[in-house]
Amino acid sequence: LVAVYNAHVILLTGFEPFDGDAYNPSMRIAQALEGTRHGRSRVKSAILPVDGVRAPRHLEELLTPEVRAVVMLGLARGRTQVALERVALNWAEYRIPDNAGHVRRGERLYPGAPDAHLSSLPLETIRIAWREAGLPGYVSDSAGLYLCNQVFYTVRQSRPTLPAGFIHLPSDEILALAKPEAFVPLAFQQRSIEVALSALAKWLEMTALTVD
Ligand code: PCA
Repeated sequence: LVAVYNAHVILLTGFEPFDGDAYNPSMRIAQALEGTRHGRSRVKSAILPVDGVRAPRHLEELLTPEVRAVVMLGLARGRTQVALERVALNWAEYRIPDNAGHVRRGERLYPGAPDAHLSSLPLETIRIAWREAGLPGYVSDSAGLYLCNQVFYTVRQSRPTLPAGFIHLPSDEILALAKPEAFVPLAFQQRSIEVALSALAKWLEMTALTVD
């Protein structure tokens, strides 16, 4: 029983700022939740560079054996709610160069690998947990073709049996100060991620009980 109930580590990643911004809410939320516990799971946070070469390498280092699930966060300005991504595509077509200046104009991320991977997070469980907590959020069918899609695809491709997925965050009050755009307050977004982590933790415990 002790083994069954060992704390699960959930890796939670955010991204550094990009596209000229000084700030990225995904980085702030990942940092804020470092070390927090949700059921029997403990969050281990990390910040990924917006760099198509370094981000996948950094992720590989982070995927240590104690990691039982991965939740990746990123900013998607223009979105109106927090969004669970359903699918990662084996394709890179950067809208703007990454922070290291890399440009990808339309090519496979991993030649010979599957065209797409679905999220292996319990999307419906998380969506329902959001509804029950009164937190609007939805399942999105495209994570874009930039870094967010790339790291999502990378983890699904390199650890096919690991529960892993991506959540896109809308603009928050700090970013929206700079231009008149829709936003969701950071505290509200953070609450949505906490609820998602709790729902995931509960789901991991159920899975552990049936598998171990
Ligand atoms: N959002 C970008 C990459 C980094 C981030 O926070 C994206 O949606 O691809």
